[in-house]
Amino acid sequence: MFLEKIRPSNKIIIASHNQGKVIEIRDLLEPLGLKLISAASLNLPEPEETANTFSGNARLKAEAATLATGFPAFADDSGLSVDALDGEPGIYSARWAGEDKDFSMAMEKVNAALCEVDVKLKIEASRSASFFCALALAWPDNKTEIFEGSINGTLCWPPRGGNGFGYDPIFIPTGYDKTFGEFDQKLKHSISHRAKAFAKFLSYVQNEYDEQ
Ligand code: ITT
Repeated sequence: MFLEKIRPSNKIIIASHNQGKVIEIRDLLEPLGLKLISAASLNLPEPEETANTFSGNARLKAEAATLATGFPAFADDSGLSVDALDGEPGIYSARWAGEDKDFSMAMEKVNAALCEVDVKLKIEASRSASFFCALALAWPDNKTEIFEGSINGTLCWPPRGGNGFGYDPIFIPTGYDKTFGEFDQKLKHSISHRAKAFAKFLSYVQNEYDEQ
């Protein structure tokens, strides 16, 4: 079905206005030989993220881009959930950075919130956290597919490394001693929450190639 549906134009809209994500999604989708068009390059408006789950918001963004263009669209809703903060910032990860998308400030907010928990508990709270990613592929005929992935890790302070985007400089994935901000991006793309969601998407597509 994927190949049949994608073939007429081979075009997919990347329904994201986050440049860091668009770069990662391009890297991951490139091997499929699709024509990738970013929502920003088409001046598509950023829909309000009114759902209360990652998959709900991914669906909403992908469907808005499909409705506006008539092409299939791919959206990513993702974020950092910190265990000692009851999962915050979670679906509000982008919003913690404010209108200026200032992630140095957002990382400081996360650290300050953890320090407050330390004071309240009178011991150092757990720094465990996870990144979560929901990918939505919306088709013009209204069907939307969802693929999800996550990765566990711990948060460090101060931030380390200038690679990646968002909260990468404070996130150390389990089993490693470097932050995602210090990671070679190819390595990040092979183990991240987004990579895991992508692997599910690719196996869905691969079934179609195998059946040809
Ligand atoms: P779009 O909705 O336009 O795609 P956005 O940045 O608003 O862009 P989200 O609502 O999904 O996207 O917010 C996700 C935030 O979570 C994002 O801005 C990052 O700060 C953070 N995040 C998600 N994946 C990340 C990753 O791989 N590394 C670091 N931070 C990540």
